[in-house]
Amino acid sequence: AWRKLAACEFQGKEQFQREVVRHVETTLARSMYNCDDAAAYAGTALALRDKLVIGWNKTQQNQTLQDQKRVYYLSLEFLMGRALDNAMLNTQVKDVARDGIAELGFRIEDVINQEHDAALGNGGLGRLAACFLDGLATLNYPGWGYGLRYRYGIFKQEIVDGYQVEVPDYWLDFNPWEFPRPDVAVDVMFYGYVKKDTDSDGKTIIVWEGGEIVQAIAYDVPVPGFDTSTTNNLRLWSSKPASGEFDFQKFNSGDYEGSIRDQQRAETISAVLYPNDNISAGKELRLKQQYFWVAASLHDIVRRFKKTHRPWSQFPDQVAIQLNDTHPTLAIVELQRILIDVEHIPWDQAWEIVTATFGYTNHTVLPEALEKWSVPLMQHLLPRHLQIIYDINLFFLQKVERMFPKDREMLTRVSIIEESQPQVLRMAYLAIIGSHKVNGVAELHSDLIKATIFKDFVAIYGPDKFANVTNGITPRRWLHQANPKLSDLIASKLGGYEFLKELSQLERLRPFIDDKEFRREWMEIKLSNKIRLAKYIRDTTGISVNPHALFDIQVKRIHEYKRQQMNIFGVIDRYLNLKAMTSEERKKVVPRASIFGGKAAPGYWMAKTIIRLINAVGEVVNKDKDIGDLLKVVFIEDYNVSKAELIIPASDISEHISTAGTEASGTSNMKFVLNGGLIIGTCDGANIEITREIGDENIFLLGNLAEDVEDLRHRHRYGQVEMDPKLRAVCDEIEKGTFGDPSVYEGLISSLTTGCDYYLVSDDFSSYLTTQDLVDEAYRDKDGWATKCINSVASMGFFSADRCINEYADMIWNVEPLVPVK
Ligand code: 26Y
Repeated sequence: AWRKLAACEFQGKEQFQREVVRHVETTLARSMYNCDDAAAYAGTALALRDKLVIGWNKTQQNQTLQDQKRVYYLSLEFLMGRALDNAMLNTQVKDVARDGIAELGFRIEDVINQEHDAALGNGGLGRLAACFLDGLATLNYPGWGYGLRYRYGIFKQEIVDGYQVEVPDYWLDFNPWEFPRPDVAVDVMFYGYVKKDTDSDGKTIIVWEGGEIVQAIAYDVPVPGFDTSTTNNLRLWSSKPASGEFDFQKFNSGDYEGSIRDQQRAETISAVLYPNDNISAGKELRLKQQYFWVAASLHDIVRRFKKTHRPWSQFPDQVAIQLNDTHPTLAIVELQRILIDVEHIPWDQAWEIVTATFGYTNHTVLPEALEKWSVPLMQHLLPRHLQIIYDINLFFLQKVERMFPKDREMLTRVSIIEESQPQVLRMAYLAIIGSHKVNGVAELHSDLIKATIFKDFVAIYGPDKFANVTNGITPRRWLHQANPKLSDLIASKLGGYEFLKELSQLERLRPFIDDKEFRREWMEIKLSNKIRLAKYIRDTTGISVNPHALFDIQVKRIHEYKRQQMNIFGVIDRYLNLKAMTSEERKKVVPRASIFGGKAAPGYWMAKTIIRLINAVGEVVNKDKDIGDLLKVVFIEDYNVSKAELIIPASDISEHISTAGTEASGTSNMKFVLNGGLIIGTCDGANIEITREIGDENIFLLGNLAEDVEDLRHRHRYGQVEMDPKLRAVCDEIEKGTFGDPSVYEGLISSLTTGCDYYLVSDDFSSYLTTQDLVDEAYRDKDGWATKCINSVASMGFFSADRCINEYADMIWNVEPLVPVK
């Protein structure tokens, strides 16, 4: 007998049903007699939306009225996933909706599955932004997200003959969760020229004019908090031609194509999400996206501030802006431009306001992911901004020179401008210089950026400018929504669902650890989640996976540094071992299902080759009669947020095996452990803190440490590393053609040899295999395994996005929650 949180907002299921029927019949103009799952989804979403809007409006009015400092989270990616289930759970109407929709002849799960994922992001960084919005709303912070309304989100992945094929993701055909705001429109200028002029008082002013104008239209998405009336706003900008720019002249004179071309050029800006994760391509359109979104957002924020008639000096008391990586760094320049060119505030005063406003979060140390924009491109696209960047750089370098008078090298190293051909702008440096706080996303990562890529800046600004905020995840979506049975079981022991708001309460599970019945229920839930996934795998791939096998899962973007190649090499080694066994020996083997999922950036050949190999290994292994249930290899197509919700609760062990020092944090590691799965992983990112929290007896760590990586790479470059014999055997097997035409995998194999094995697969391979054997060993002891799982979950409180948001609020934003309105 546990307590449910606050009552729902529908007066019972009858009212809910009436609202659904009303929407189906009037909004959709359909009859309940031919209402299919899609229409039932639309009706349900619209009925719930009506309720959300009330809390949303109240929240926004209240935030305006209270007039406290707000936080704005600028992110080019918001990987929101589906909204309906989350909104039902956060507002506590799911039980009513389930009953109501059942009486109308539908299963709530089928209705939920009709929704298209909002996939406006690539991976970790985009999903983090989504988790943060949930945390901000749940904790009643006045916080907005600002992003782009891409017409196409991350591509859909299809696997054809083992290869990844990209299919466009048009997701906007029916989206009840967005509200167009045609009245919130901002003109954004590109190109043009800069000239000096005099104002009416005879003072010299700088004018940027003559450029091409594109209009930004706001689309607002409600973000309901859990068990609170607070519903925050995510504002996404869509591009269209500015009024007057759509060329009626051309249209009139019969040049329809010409006029349509102009329109399309404007609309192209928000057309598509760049599908690169941790690889920067430096394309002009991407820079246009960045400025378009940043300019519209800042205009909006400044307009809101000006309505309060405060002096400019109070801007940082009202506004905190967090930069999600360097993608919005131009916001720093844009605010400085508004203050000096438009508001005519003196440079120094303006710069003080700017730096007090911004915080910058770094998500990577990989050199290929650090954004650098070509100076000629910036000159062409944003001439005034380039001038301002030069000035920012000049004043900064003058300061550095005063601090380190004889150190010319220092000036070259820290300059925003890199003296390459052509010159490029180092956006991370600009972000540091323009912010009052810089943070990494896990302890090791925050230490590494201070010791490596930002070392000079620590010397210049002192260590206090650099902080760590270890990432977190929202337990609402990643436990309550993805794993309702486990959430209910936990609630039954803890006396309610308060733990979803105060995740450290999970500690109180510990007294139940020896409770036989509790353990049985716990493991039964894990099994039912595995059965659910096995059914999905069978339905979509035809592969049958034994739910009692050890589910070994690696789902994340495909990247060499994440080392899916090491995983699949390990699978091949296992396969070779199984083949060499007698049938008696095979009886003692722990059956395994190796499950993969993840997208490769379309231009990333090595990542695509890894996908090809995984599928090829699956094809050979899965139909090998000697092997049967002992090993299955599955690649789940089109990994996304809604698939993650299905996959993560089903894992026994998940793999987080990046080369030490390369994965900034990882967040799926947290999701897996929170769902009662264990981890095999390297000493990297948040794995280290997870280990500290749950205890090293509950995690399977492997491989070299970050501190050894440099030396190991050096030895590879000087040909001093002998390849591990087992890895050699795996490579031989691939080269023999066991997994199809070996020339397909040439690049992958040579990356280990002539390529100097940059990601150190050969150095960690034997440790990886031994550790996998330990996993098998531990899994044989069912009781011991359950103990590890339950103890781990009890220790996961730290990794709530709520803890994370509170740390940002205290340390970086200086914002307070509001009392939610009734
Ligand atoms: C420059 C551009 C192409 C670019 C686009 C996307 C660069 C980076 C990214 C995405 C980076 C990303 O997702 N980073 C991940 O951020 C997570 C949240 O902090 C971390 O957990 C994860 O380790 C990190 O790889």
